[in-house]
Amino acid sequence: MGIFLNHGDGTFASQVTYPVPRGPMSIAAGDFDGDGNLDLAVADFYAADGRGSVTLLRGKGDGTFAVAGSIVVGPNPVSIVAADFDGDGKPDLAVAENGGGTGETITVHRNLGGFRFASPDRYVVGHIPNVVAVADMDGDGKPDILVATAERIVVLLNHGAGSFVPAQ
Ligand SMILES: [Ca+2]
Ligand SMILES: [Ca+2]
Ligand SMILES: [Ca+2]
Repeated sequence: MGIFLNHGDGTFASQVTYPVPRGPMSIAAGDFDGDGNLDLAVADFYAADGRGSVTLLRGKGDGTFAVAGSIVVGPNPVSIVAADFDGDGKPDLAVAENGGGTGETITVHRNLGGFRFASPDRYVVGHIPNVVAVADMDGDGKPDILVATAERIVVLLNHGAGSFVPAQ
C-alpha cells in the first residue's frame, strides 16, 4: 500500500509504502482509536487460510502510519467504508465480501475502541457484492449502507445501534 502526502498546492510527496497482507483492495479512513489522528483500514483480498482480513494502521498525525492490528472478515473483501453506524462517536466498518460463492455478505464491525472491533453482524445481500457505500438514504440522520452487487443495488437501512434491515 502506498501513500502520497498532499503538499497542499496540488503536488504530492514521494510515495511512502507500508506492508499489508496480500492484495490490498480497498481502504477507508477514520479516527478509530479516538486520538485525533486519522487512521486507515485496508481490506486484504488474499489473506491467509482463504479468509479475508482488514489491516488497521494507526495514524501518527504526521502522515505516517504503523500497523495497529487486524480483524478477520469473510473471504475476499473487496470494498470497505467507515462510518459511525451505532452513533457512539466511534467510526465503525462495513466490508463487502465476494467470498467465491461461499459467503457473499456485508459484515458490519462495531468499533469498541483501541483498534478492537466486536464480532461482526452479517447481512446476505446476493450475488457478488462489489462496492459498499454509506449515505443517509431515509433522512433519519443515521448512516445507511448501499451495496452494488452483480445484479442489483441493495439498501440496508440503519435501525439504530448498528443493526440494519434491507429496504423493501
Ligand atoms: Ca487515530
Ligand atoms: Ca460507532
Ligand atoms: Ca438513515
